[in-house]
Amino acid sequence: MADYESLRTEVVNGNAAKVRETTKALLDAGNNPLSIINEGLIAGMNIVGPRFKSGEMFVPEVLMSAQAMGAGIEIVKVVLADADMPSIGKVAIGTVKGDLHDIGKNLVAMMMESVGFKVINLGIDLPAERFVQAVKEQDVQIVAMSALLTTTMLRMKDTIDLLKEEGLRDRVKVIVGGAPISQRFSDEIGADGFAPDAASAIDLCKALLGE
Ligand code: B1M
Repeated sequence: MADYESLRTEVVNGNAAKVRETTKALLDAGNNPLSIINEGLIAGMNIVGPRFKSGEMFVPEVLMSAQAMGAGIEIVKVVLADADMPSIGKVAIGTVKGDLHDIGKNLVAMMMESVGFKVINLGIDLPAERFVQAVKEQDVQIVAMSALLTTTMLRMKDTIDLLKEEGLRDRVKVIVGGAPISQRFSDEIGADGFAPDAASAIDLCKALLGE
């Protein structure tokens, strides 16, 4: 029988076909679409996050869970007006100028989306201007920058400096992450926080927005 517990388990198992099937069955049985998202799909990813953090789950499994959750969301979206989609904050995420690494950044983006953030994934190789443009035009609350190279991590400060120059620094929180990044580096460049992994990035964003 389709219930929220089996939906959560199917998300954790990364079984997109089963997630689609159970989501449809829950909708057909008259369950509230938002409850399906919150108590089934997002709740499933909320189990995945800590397991990934503690080393019980690995990157490919987390990606499969996030994709499975996304498959369920796609089905529920059809019956939900966009305005009704739960959002706990809006984040613009991208990899800095000169850097093409995006596996970790995409994982962070997917996991943020899965717990209810609206995520604008700006891509890779992004100049400071592109992050600032997102702040100006898309009203984001958090700018999230990723870098995997010791050379490109230095570009993160360019975005923070440009935000200051344009008088926008107080309007947004800035978080940084990626293999060479540390809390110390984050403090040095004046970011609001550093997260070592995707699950911590979610906790950090929630804390910064007072969730
Ligand atoms: Co590159 N590469 N690479 N590479 N590559 C590294 C990073 C490197 C450490 C390998 C090595 O030498 N041992 C090294 C960097 C050395 C340094 O700077 N100290 C390196 C190098 C040198 C290079 C090139 C220069 C190689 C060359 O051409 N000579 C070149 C640079 C290209 C460029 O960017 N301009 C290059 C190219 C590539 C590929 C294109 C082949 C490929 C990238 C494919 C892609 O991303 N689409 C690649 C890969 C795959 C790697 C390794 C092997 C794996 C990176 C990865 O995806 N990890 C990497 C070695 C390694 O890390 N073992 C390496 C898995 C991913 C889930 O982890 O990205 O760390 P990660 O993300 C984590 C956390 O860091 C955190 O959460 C994620 C999930 O837990 N996180 C955030 C990430 N972003 C975050 C943002 C946040 C918060 C948390 O908030 C904003």
